[in-house]
Amino acid sequence: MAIALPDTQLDFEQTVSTLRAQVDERLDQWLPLAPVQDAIASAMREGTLAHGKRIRPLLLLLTLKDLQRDTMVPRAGLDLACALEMVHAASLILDDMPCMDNAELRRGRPTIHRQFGEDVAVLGSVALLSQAFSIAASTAGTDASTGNQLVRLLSQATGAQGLVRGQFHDLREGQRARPLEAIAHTNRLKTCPLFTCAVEFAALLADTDASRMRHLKGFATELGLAFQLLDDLSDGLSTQQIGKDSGKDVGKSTVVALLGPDAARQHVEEHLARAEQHLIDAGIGDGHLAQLLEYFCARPY
Ligand code: GRG
Repeated sequence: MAIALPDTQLDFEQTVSTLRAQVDERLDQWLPLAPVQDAIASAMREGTLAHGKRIRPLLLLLTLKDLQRDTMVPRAGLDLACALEMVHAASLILDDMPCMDNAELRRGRPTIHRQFGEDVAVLGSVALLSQAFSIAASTAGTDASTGNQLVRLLSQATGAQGLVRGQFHDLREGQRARPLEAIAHTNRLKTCPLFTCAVEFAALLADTDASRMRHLKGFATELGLAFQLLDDLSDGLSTQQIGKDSGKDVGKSTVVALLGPDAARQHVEEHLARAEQHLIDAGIGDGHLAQLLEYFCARPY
């Protein structure tokens, strides 16, 4: 089964908003219904469906479009995009909890533990994670070996050498001054794994060769590092504005705190330039991922 995408001539933002709508619709189908008083289902839905940028699903789907040169997104791509967004949502729920970043707001709304309690937040997060693995294991149109590889990639991205380790570094070392390389190492662990997993999923579905895969991973890592710096820059801006989400990262040792916003912006530019070179080396320097980079460069940050 495939889903129609807009004509390739339509502009990039139209493509992005169509893909976002398709991801949201499919997420809504995957998530459990939330009958009155089913707090776990409600927490899973709220944590996932609340307005987010959907950058990880977009990364997967745009990579797939570039690799397959196709105007259709296969159902498998859309389902894996949902699995990534569920893992991301699960990680944000945990990240916001009092034992971690202790955030009050997320995506402009009270955090999940504030809405449903800490017990439900932990359980909802674990349930999202297990649902994501279930989706990856039973991806439509893939054989058992591909299913195994998808699960392994997701496990590596989330586990003790991926997001979990990145979060641990951030919690234990993020409160004290540290050199640039140590901050970059944390960012590489906590933000890049789901970015690289997105392109690996797409590459696996498109049966991409090892050299292209290597450049795609390089691209995703550079984009992830730029994205984390942009997140830190926007946190810096939002702490000056009452009512915005953040303020939660105040006092953290980020690149912005260490070097100042101008130098951080310079680092963003450098990461994006390296990301672009990886796309050129992968032979897709003129596709949707390149447009995604242009979109990032045009952002006011
Ligand atoms: C494996 C479920 C699980 C958890 C592992 C809590 C944790 C351990 C990891 C959290 C890591 C973390 C918070 C990374 C931050 C990444 C980041 C830049 C988040 C903001 O992402 P956006 O901007 O958010 O994509 P939206 O709201 O747009 O989706």
